[in-house]
Amino acid sequence: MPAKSTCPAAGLTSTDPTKWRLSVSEGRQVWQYVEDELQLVDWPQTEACKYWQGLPLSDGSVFPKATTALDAAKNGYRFFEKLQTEDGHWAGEYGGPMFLIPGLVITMYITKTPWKPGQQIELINYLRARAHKEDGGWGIHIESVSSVFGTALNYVALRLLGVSPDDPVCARARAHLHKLGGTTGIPAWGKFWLSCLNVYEWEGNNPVPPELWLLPYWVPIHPGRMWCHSRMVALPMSFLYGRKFKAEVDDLILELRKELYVQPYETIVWDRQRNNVAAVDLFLPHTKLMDFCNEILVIYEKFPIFRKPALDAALTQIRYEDINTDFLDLGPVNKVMNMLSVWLVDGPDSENFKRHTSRIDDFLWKSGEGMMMNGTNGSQLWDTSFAVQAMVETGLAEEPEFKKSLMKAYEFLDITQIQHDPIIDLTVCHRQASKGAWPFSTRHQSYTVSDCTAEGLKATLLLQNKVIFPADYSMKKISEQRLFDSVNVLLGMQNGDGGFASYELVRGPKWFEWLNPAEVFGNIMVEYTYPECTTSVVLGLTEFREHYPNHRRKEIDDTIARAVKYILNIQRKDGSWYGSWGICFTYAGLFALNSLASVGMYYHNSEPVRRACEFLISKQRKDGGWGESFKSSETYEYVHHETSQVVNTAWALLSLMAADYPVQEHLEKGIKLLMSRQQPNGEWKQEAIEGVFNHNCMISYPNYKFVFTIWALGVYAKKYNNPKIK
Ligand code: LAN
Repeated sequence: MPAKSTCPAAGLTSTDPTKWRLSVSEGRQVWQYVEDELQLVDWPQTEACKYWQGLPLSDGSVFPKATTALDAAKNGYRFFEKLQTEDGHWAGEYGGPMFLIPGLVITMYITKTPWKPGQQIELINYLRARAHKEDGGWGIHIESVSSVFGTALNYVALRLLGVSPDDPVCARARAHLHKLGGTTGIPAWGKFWLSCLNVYEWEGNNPVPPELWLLPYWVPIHPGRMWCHSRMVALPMSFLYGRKFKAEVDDLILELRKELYVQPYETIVWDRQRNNVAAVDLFLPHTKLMDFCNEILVIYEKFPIFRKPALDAALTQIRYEDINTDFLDLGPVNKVMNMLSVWLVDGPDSENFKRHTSRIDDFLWKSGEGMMMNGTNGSQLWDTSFAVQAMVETGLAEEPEFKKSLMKAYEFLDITQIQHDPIIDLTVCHRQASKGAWPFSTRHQSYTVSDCTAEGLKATLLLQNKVIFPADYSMKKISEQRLFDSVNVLLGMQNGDGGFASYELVRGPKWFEWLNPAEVFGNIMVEYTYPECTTSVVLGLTEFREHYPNHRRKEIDDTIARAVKYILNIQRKDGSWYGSWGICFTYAGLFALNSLASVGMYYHNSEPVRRACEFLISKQRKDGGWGESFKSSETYEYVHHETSQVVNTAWALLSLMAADYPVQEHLEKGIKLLMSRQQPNGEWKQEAIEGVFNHNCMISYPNYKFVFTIWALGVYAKKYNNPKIK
């Protein structure tokens, strides 16, 4: 075993997994390392906690091998139920991107914020575990090839966390980084972070002018028209860039300047690095227009006459975002950039900075491998609403043994709905209405997401209307008014093409994308419409209409009709749909075919549905399963994974069953694959990564392997009268 460096925090190399506790409250997930013996006894580890630490569960029940899909589904839920947290949601790691930890570590280092017990060691362990065996580097996400972006940033993170440059993990990573040409060719976001840390020079960055915030809103490139994630990252970035903020030089910074480059730091011609991006990193080269604008902005940087009011405007927006989200912020990237900005302006002892630091743990997830930073503050609402739907639509919700779990899930849906618009007037902070919406994670995060609202609404309606709960369960029903509020949100989010985007209406022109500076992400500048989000809304509104046939009926009918037309319009010639949030064609197919089924379009009566089914069938493998690689998302063409994956298989089966695909044999083969992968205790093991964003970065949805498999097995059992599976 290679020697591990000592961590200055404690001289230890790992923590004791039996001492980690997951505290949950209204969806908030915080991992705590408890060393006090009495507290450990008072607060035993839950099954969920043990599972995520990779420890054996207390309840080691195993089941006789299932002979029907229904038994397999039940066994699956018997296991999955144990992972539900006390507040009714399903927690889970939400890792994948490998550029999140470094931003946090750099911010903690600059602001001299201490880590909580166990965090520093386990962040190191996670980075060790995720260094690629072949070359010692890291990529943009856990399954991608090593890049300068991943390797340089995570190398810096390890060094700031206290790992010595001679430690094998650093030595190998550095060697690979140098082989890739050193850190000068890091993409824009990397340049930004390293400049804040003072190990890259600001002249090596293309400008991120805060002056954009001074533009009137009618200008098509006003930041308020951007996709909210780009807007909210560009905001503190422009603030810190505008101030040309640099950490104070210290010994470690001087060492890093030596370690990161293949030439002496002082000899680097910085303004020639602005457009230098290593070949392995470059996913989306700049357009000529972007390069031209950058040249003009570089000249402006010499005389930035509007800088003062621009910085004020940006800071005001940073404050709005912090207030609106209870200092969680939209995501982990702007969270730490806002935190750094607030530290710079208000100081380390300020109330605002303290509120920021109190929200760091919301993003940290401790797994058996170590500690990672999640892509959001969790996927609580998303996972829970799917779990509920799987149970109700398969009829498993009627089993008395599962009622308690569903009641808890209902309580979680209840407390997670956002019951007000953004605290700061939404037009001022460029937000979408949120009164009645459901978020992706927790209500404090506060952002409306179209499909999360629809899935939350549907799950709520199903539990309220289609499940009989025990008489002694006094269900405090979510009021009609709250349901109407959520319908208002949805009806306000349809775009001109009939489709639904993710968080907001599409506000900016498509050509804004020509000014995408990120180099590593595609389609980020404005909102786009997606078949996935659109389908969720179609299904949510359809369920609502069934229970409230007179409420805004005409608008709902029209919205659904336009949305279905959109789904048909964007079907590709080969019958498939490209998915933007899951991998990839199997994911989008699931949504699109459910939309079509909801308006009575099936294999036997619809040509587009037939084409979609034939597409899916053409991808079924010999073993009966489907396995799709994340390369599909990058290349826009279906790419097989080396092996079948339970998640892709479940999606394909659910799609085909929604479409009433007539050849049962194909379905049975897929079902057999799902059953063959089930463990004696009912669980499925983790396979390849499931989710994606911006075409090039993958993200984990570890609960999918439970929810969608149970769902597919249960629907099969229901549809075919639960035949014996040999
Ligand atoms: C997510 C996760 C959920 C996802 C769905 C609800 C599945 C989707 O249908 C709509 C878009 C949404 C909400 C979404 C958008 C982009 C997110 C927030 C993420 C993929 C999780 C992480 C990602 C975020 C941008 C990561 C932080 C990195 C930056 C580039 C800012």
